[in-house]
Amino acid sequence: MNKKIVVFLLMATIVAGCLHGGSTPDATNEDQNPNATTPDANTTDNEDIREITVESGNYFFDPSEIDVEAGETVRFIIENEGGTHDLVLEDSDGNDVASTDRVSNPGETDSFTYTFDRAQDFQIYCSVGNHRQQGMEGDVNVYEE
Ligand SMILES: [Cu+2]
Repeated sequence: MNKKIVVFLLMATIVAGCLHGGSTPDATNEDQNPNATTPDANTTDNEDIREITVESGNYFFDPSEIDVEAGETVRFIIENEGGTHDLVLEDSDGNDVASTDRVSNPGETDSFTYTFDRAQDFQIYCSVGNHRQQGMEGDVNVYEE
């Protein structure tokens, strides 16, 4: 075989290989739509969520007495005014049913949402150190409508 033809075939093979390799559609960017919304059952009734702001500090929650109606969904917003704290929601059986997902520092705000499906007495408390024993607890009283 003519040497020039061999080189040509070699080049053609390389070019074809490059074209093939480079022709893969770059679809990754098209999948990233910043406006895409993920369906979420918890966000469908936003207007029905009651927001309760609780200040935390050394060593208190304010308010420490909270009244809720059975069936209400409450978004607890915890504003740390000093110290390092979390907030845990405990049901009447002593089970932790919801909490902030971290221990916050002064000036930080955390939140979580919980639906009180039936009347029972809950407590809130701080699980850091012995803060609960020092007074960081409170009552969430759930009443029938
Ligand atoms: Cu605390």
